[in-house]
Parts: sequence; structure tokens; C-alpha cells
Amino acid sequence: MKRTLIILYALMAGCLHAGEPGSSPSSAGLIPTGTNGVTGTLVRDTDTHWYRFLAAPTLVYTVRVDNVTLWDHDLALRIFADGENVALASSAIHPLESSAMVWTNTGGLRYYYLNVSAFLQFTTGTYSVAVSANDTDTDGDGIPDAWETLYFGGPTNAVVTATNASGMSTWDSFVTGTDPHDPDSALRVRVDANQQTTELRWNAVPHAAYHVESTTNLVSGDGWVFRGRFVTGAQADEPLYIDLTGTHRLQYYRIVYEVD
Ligand SMILES: [Ca+2]
Repeated sequence: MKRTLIILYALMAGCLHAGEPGSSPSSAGLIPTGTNGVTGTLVRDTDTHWYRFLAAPTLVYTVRVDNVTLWDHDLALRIFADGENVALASSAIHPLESSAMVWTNTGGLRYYYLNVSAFLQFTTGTYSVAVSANDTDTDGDGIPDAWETLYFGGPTNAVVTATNASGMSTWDSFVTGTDPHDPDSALRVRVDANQQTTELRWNAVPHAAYHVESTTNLVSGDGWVFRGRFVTGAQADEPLYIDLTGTHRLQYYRIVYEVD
């Protein structure tokens, strides 16, 4: 007899809960897109600098290094998500003064981490690094024109609270990197519960992190217990969560999409 009740929420997590596993160094400095970026100095060739930037789904980002005064000329510029190298700009910058990488976010809205480090021994000196994207937001609803135009035909057409064919709101589709018009793209869970185990699988996008949470009291709206964090790679593997403890009691689950 199936006695486990399952529900799904597609939520945006504003931040990681304290004590949970983070995706990258907490000391990473923020680089807002469209600015002049930040300047750093590699004092020793073993220095490794971390930055982060918020990337929206489907947008193309350019990460540029300028004003390099490094002695020696080899600098590594990499984008990471959960420890996985998503993109590599250059292991040897030529010409020395400037280098850029162009990268498309195929996942959802989340922070990606940028690593600047020396590639060869003796690389020291200063650099500046900036992140830019076509992220103009004409109507100021938090969704860039490019995404609105891609899915709704114009830069001001999307209604963030509207429920679309996917069954999700426009905003949730944007955040989770899914297609608002495609039910098969939406963040949705499949459940196989029996006497022994409860198995949850859900649709995922590349380079995303999801939390599984559960509670036995849906009425109170609190008491959600963190059960696990699951990350996907470049191919958007299908996460699987198996609960061995939920049998024979009423249990609610939710999947939380992690932004930061
Ligand atoms: Ca907008």
C-alpha cells in the first residue's frame, strides 16, 4: 500500500541555508554585469582569485580580461558551477593586454563562479575582469529582454505571474531555465513509492542545483527538512532521490531550485 503522499513545489531559493554544502567559495567577490568589473593582483603565481556573477538563462555572456600587467603572460580564466569547469577562456593570453571568452548559459538563473589564476610559474601582476551580457530589461520586471523576446515575442510581453502551458508561472520558468510553453520542460517530479522506498526523479537543466526537502506537516507551512542537494552537469542528468525512511507515514516532499 502506498502511504506516502508526494507534492512538488518549484521554488526559488534566495540563499543557501547555513551549514549546507555551498557550490563555490563564499569569499567570491560579486561582478555585476555591464560594469567595468574588478581589478585584482596576482602576488604569487599560486594565487587563485574567485568572483561570481548572476547569469540568466539563454543569455550570452562575455567575460573579458583587460589591463593586464602580468609578468609572464599566462593567465587561466575559468567559469565554474559546483566545482565543474563550465568554460575556459584562455590558458595563454595573446595578446597580453586583452582576452575574452563568450559563453551561453544553458541552465537557469544562478550564480556562476569565475576563477582567475596563473597558468604558469612566475605569473604575477594586475588584471581587470568584467562580465557583460545583453541583459537589458526594458520593463523592469527582472526578466531580460532577450528571454522575453525568445519566448513571448517581445521585450515587454511576458507577465511574470501568468501561468503558461508548462503549468508554471513565467517567473518560475525563467528562474528554473525551462520553456514556459512546454509541459515536458517544466520542473516536474515523477514518483515511485512502495513499501520499501520512495523514489523521486525530476526534470533538470544543466549546471543546476536542487534541494529535496520533506515535512510531515503541510498545514503549518514550516518544518521542512533538508534531505539532500543534487547537482547536474553539462548534460542535465536526471537527478534521483531515494528516501528509505519515509515508509508508513505521511510525508510531503518538495524540490527547491537553488539560485545562490
Ligand atoms: Ca523584462
